[in-house]
Amino acid sequence: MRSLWLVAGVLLVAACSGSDTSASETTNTTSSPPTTSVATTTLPAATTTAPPTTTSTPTTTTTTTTTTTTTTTQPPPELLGVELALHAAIDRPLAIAAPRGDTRLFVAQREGTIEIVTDDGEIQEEPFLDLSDRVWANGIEQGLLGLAFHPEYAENGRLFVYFTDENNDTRLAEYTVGTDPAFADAESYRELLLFDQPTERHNGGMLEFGPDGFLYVSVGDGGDGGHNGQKSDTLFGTILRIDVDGGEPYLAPPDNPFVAGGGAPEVWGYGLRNPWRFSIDHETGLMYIADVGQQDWEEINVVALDAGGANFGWAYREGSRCFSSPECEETETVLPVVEYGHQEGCSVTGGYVYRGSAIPEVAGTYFYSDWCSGWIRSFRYDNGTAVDLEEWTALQPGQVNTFGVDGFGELYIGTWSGEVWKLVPVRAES
Ligand SMILES: [Ca+2]
Repeated sequence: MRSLWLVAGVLLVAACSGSDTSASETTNTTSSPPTTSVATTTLPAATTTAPPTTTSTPTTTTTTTTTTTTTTTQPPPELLGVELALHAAIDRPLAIAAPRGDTRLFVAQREGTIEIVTDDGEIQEEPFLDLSDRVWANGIEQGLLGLAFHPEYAENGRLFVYFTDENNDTRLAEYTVGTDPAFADAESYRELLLFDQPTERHNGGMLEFGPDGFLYVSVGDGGDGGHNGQKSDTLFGTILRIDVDGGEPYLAPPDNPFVAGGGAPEVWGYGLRNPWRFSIDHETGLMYIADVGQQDWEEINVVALDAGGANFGWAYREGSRCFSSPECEETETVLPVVEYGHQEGCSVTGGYVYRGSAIPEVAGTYFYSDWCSGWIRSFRYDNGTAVDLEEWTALQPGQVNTFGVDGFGELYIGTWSGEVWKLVPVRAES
């Protein structure tokens, strides 16, 4: 099966050559956003965006006799490749999420609104939630940065946001849905954390619930010159793990690594510079952390959720290399499973392990990008090692702010220039 879609990928590349833009040509951190045409002209004609499962769910025929049940599953038509279908045009999407099983896609827009996109790509006229009077989005790493729905959102209507406020500080807050499920209750603001940020850089911003029901929050070192990285007793340079179902405003779970000492009780892992995007693969219990580098190296770390307390190395190390300290060699740190130098990009944008149903051929594959170069790469994590490393040269989304998944595990990509792309299969006629 694998060789099948590799060949298919080549076919797609061939179809697109000529208008393909070399990813490595663009490495400027302050480069202006690419125009929409970069993505649209380099792609095969976008398919019509279908509801999450219509093109892909294997058809199942069940035959029942008096003594046995026989199930015949028909495989989907041959996969020729994957492509990006334009799902919606939304200015500066920074977070893409949905409650589990919900057919709507929720897109957090940098200036502070959360837009609802229906499964046929229609954008709800009024935003689900408008936080623009609370959100400050001046610096390039500021704005409405994170969005997560409570695992029991269908029952309790609780959602969480992470944003920059008018003082250049960041806040983690909760809202609840209103009586109309199309809108959150704007008055329901409940603050969980306020970070007095030292600078407007490295403010993290990713939110995701783990299979343990706890909320994980990436914070970043605050751009303080790296001094916070190795401090497990500050919330900067960390990923937090908190219980939003207990305490006021939250609890540190009793099995957090530093509850008994050695660090702040909320901290799950530290030694991070700017973990702008991380994701949790619920099927394996692994967290994939893409940590943005300073000078030369971008990195992705993969760690089991039950391996709390890990030191990811910053600022002793940048990627796997010693960076700033003679103590580097003596300090035990988690090393990245994938890293790349700044000749190939400038700022890693972490994605997700694909667990949707439309493209079972790529199940278990982790996709990621780089904000400057705009390529899409992938690997599979196999017992401590990244294997099957790929660059999907036919996929040219533009400048990737974020990845996201919908309520059924399908994968989306949000770009600085305002596209929300959906990863879709290209299949032979059945
Ligand atoms: Ca590191």
